Amino acid sequence: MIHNQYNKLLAQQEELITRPNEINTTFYNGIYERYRYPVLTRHHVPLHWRFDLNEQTNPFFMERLGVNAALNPGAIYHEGKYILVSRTEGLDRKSFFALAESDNGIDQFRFIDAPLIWDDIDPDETNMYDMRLVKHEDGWIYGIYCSEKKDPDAPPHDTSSAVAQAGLVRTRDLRTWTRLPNIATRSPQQRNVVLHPEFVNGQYAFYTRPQDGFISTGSGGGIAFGLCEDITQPVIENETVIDERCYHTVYEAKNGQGPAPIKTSRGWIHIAHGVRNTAAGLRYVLYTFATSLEDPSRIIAKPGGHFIAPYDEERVGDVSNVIFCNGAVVNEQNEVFIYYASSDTRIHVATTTLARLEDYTFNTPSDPLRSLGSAAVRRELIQRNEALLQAQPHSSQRT
Ligand code: M1P
Repeated sequence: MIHNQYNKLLAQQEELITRPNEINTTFYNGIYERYRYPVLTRHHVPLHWRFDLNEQTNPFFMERLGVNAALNPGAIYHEGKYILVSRTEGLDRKSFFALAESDNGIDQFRFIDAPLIWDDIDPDETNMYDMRLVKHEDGWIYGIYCSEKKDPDAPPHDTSSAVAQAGLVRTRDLRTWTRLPNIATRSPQQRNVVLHPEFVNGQYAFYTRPQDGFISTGSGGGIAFGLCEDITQPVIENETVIDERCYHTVYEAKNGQGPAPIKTSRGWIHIAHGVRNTAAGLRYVLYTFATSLEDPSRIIAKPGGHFIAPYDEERVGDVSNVIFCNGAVVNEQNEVFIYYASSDTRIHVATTTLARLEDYTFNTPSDPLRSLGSAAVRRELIQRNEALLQAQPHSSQRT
């Protein structure tokens, strides 16, 4: 018999899942819209993934396999549906991947099927997270994720040191997945590895983030670019850093490519995260840059500052002051849906259009890297605006 509590909780959850989302009107920057509610949270995880429904074996209707967070989703627009592959973290700290889909991309996301699994080719792999989903021109959908294991060289008293590498899977239907070998690079650690959706010089092209340590990037920091001939035995021999960390910027401590770059008429647009240190710990924000259509390893535009930063209650969570994005999609109307997690806890969407994303990336002033330079750029804007306002005698603006 199913426990009598089940239907009550199911009705509550249904209310949450079917609640219409709306634009958050307290926020405006003209670049994208934020939304009032997160699109996917741990409360969206189906009850039968968490509870034993049988009243005989679970008389108190306890949550047997709780979920701590739904975060950092890969995303794909597939057969008219907005699909997220959510990093779903159990109470035991292990993350698993789970699909959630919606018809409109801003609300009604529902987890579907069951947590994803594939051949277990690496018994040392302990945790998996942050998948980037990419529909490649070779016809496969690839998922690249962080495959983490305990550092085999750590002394016995060190139970925290870990090694991160890029795990690789592929699918055609998002249901059946084939595990390919980890992507080999010369770097001792890798996270935030992303496949470019097109062949470059006839090869698979990747954005990587070579790093010395598990947390600190050390000498290896920056978003790098590298090529690989055979994706079934993936080796990236050479990685060239194309977007370096930089003193007194939002990507001073480290950075990483977000989703696969988005193609526009003027260039590939990249959404990346940048990290700086503060007295309260690391602060993660998003920024954008564009690479050339002819050479996706060459940066041709880069706005100064952040694109999306923690806002209001997004600031607080399991790892506070973090915005992280590894999924974005474009639909047939050239509308862009950017899925981001706040504070490693829940998933939101920001919406814009290709035209606005392109305008933002190509026309926002770059970072002058010095305060006096920043002040001069702002003075120039003010002067141009003052001239415009003065030429409009009936304007309600006062200077
Ligand atoms: O906790 C913030 C983020 O930290 C890591 O990102 P990075 O590799 O750039 O340091 C990842 O573990 C990510 O999942 C997490 O959101």
